[in-house]
This record gives sequence, structure tokens and C-alpha cells, in this order.
Amino acid sequence: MPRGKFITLEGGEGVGKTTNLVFIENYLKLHGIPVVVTREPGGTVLAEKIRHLLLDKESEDISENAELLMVFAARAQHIKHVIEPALASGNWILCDRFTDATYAYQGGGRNMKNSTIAWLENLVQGSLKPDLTLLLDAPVEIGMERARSRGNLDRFESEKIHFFEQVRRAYLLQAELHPSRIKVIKTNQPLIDVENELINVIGNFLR
Ligand code: Z5A
Repeated sequence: MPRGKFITLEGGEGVGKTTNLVFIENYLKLHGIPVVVTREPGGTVLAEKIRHLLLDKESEDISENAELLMVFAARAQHIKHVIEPALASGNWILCDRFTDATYAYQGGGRNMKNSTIAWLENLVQGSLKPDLTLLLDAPVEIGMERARSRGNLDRFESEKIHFFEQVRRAYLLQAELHPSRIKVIKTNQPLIDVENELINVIGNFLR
């Protein structure tokens, strides 16, 4: 059984990750690919508990170091119990956010050093990297407006616009640094056009 492929979906606030995840899952299944859909932070019982603590607006003030370590603690569990076993048994992984989010939110948003993130990435992931990353991108105001329309903002969503501008910039920088892995898809266009772009990029990847 050949090892499965690891696809991640990334992007800032309300860019349409959840919406398009279902579309991508169905597209892969249509091509006979066994796919496990998961998310970060989360994906295991312990990692989901960490997610809850990270997103909870009522949490005590979480230090930047604590936030970074919690994200990687959740990731370590996720890799050990979900991602690695699935890939090893030939399943593909479709993951809503992964380490590019850490470079974007903790690196860009919180101004933490990329070298610190890279050190933890190496510790927790070893050589594991996504094979394909779909970076959904839209102007911050559009994403925030869409996220707000759902109401009930979490701890991250309650940040100021400047934070999300920095997150977006860091994501786009990641895409510049890793052009063969990260494909940018603009989502400030009708959903049907986003889906057509996704088909194009994933179709190329499958070929
Ligand atoms: N985090 C971190 O800090 N460090 C890390 O390493 C990791 C994560 C892994 C997880 O939240 C939080 O954890 C995240 C970063 C942090 N913080 N935030 N914020 P999440 O993964 O749940 O993230 P989210 O950004 O909050 O996801 P979201 O709010 O669910 O947004 P979305 O999935 O991208 O959007 P959506 O729900 O699919 O779409 C939003 C609305 O727009 C919805 O009503 C759609 O119907 C609509 N929509 C979508 N596409 C379109 C188009 N094309 N046109 C019109 N309307 C559209």
C-alpha cells in the first residue's frame, strides 16, 4: 500500500476553509481516494481539549510562549494518533490548518521568531510536511465580515484588524517561500469560481 498524501487547507479569518473543505473531500472521493478529514488545533481527544482552551475567550491571559507550545502539543498528539497512522495505511489526509498557520498566527500575528517556530516544527514533525497546501486568500475585511456574520467570535476572532493583516502577510510570505507546495486561491469571488480553481490545482496535483 503506497503512503497517502498530506493536503492542508490554510487561510485567515472567514476565507472559506470550512465551506471548501467539504467540496475538496467530495472531489477526492469522486476520484476513488480514501481521505481522512481532520483539523488543527484538534483531531484527537486531547488536542480538541487544547483547542477549546486556545479558542476560549474566558481563558486567563495566555502568554505567547504558552500559546505556541499548546499549538505544538496538540500537533504532536495529532501526528502520532491520526496523521501518521492514516498516511502509513495509504489514506490521504485533508487537514484544516497545520504549521503554516503557526507561522501566520504566532509568527505574523504575535511577532514570534520564525526560528523558534522552525525549531519546534523540527522537534514535533521531523521530516513530515504537507505535500500540497491550498492557501485560501481574501482581503481581511471581507473575511472578517463573513466570520462576523456567523456571530459569537472566539479568542482569535476577537483580535484587531492589524493582527489579521499581519497574519495574511505572513501566509502570503509562506507561499512565496514554498511556491511548489503552497498554491494561493483567491476567495473574494463567487464560490463556483473558487471551486473551479480548486479543481484545477488539485487536478494538476493528482496528475
Ligand atoms: N491557530 C493558530 O493560532 N495557530 C495554529 O498553528 C493553528 C491554528 C493550527 C482555529 O480556528 C484558530 O486557531 C484560528 C487560528 C488558530 N483562529 N482563528 N480565527 P479555525 O480553524 O476554526 O479558524 P477560522 O478562521 O475561525 O475558521 P472559520 O471561521 O470557520 O472560517 P472559514 O472556515 O475560513 O470560513 P467559512 O466558515 O467556510 O466561511 C465563512 C462564511 O463565508 C460562511 O458563511 C460561508 O458561507 C461564507 N463564504 C465562504 N466562501 C464564500 C464565497 N466565495 N463567497 C461568499 N461567501 C462565502
